[in-house]
Amino acid sequence: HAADAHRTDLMTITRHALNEQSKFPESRGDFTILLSHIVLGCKFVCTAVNKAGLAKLIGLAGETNVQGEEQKKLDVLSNEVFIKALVSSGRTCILVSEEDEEATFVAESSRGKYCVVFDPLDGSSNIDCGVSIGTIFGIYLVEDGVEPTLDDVLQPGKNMVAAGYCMYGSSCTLVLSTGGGVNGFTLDPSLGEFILTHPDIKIPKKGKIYSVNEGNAKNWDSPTAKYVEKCKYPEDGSAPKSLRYIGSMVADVHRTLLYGGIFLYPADKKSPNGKLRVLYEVFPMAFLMEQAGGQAFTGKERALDLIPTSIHERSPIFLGSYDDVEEIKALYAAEA
Ligand code: AHM
Ligand code: MG
Repeated sequence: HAADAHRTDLMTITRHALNEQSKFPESRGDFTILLSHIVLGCKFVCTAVNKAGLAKLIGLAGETNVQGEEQKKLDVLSNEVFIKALVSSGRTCILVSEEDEEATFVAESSRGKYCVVFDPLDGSSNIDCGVSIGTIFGIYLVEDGVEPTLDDVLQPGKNMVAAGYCMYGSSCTLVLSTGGGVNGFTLDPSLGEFILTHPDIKIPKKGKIYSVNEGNAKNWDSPTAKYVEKCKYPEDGSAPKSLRYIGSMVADVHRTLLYGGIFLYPADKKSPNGKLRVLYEVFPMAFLMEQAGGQAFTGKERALDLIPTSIHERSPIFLGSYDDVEEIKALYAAEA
């Protein structure tokens, strides 16, 4: 039908959040307000990332601009934008960012009930060559009327009320779960709005792709080494898996979510806890994977059961399609 060529009924992320909210009559819209501030941060970073290459061309990076201010590095700038947007939402009490050593405790006057843990710009080694990078976030809720402490964020991932990421790629994509499945939204730059383009994402039960930094292979433990060997030389006569590795967690996880397969950042002899950070890398991605029907495993336990003891703690992580993660779990169980 010709009229269908132009969509006129747009499901924006705000409309979607309001719909979800209406299922909870007691809700006062705080989450929707918080989300709109996260979305603002993502739009800002998207614009900044898209301009980053251009800034080089016209000689801005690392130099002083017309106001005499030195140009901030993209990750520092992104962090400032998120911190300010989250504080000004009036809905947060504790913020943990990969960029800041210490957690930020929001002043009482603008305090709300949510804690947000985030990596404002992950995959920074990919910035200068224009490869996809992203923002990752997770959200906890604190008990009403209790003075917030660090213990409110040192909670297992299963206690998160929402998690998501925004990928700055060929398009800007925001993937979100509030605990009732996973939805993907794409930024329409002409509208400045995220539109629901990937409703109710489910990860394929088994995939054909594995994603890992194989340059670390000589330091892997034996279950990881055996698993990757099986990906390349399957013993059951099935076809070998393809290898895809970008080195940007958001991009590697996004592909895993849509196409299926497994993403691994294992422990190795040099990094016994792996590389990725529990609160704002492992937990949000594990939350999304489970919500999409996949699994996330640390090598010892379900990732979302882990109880962090410090805000920048790391953990090994294996996540993706249900059956693929099941295989690596079996290999670890066999050697436990
Ligand atoms: P960063 O927070 O310093 O950007 O590092 C995190 C990134 C992830 O996006 C990615 O999964 C991983 O580091 C890649 O690490 P490696 O280069 O060791 O393969
Ligand atoms: Mg990071």
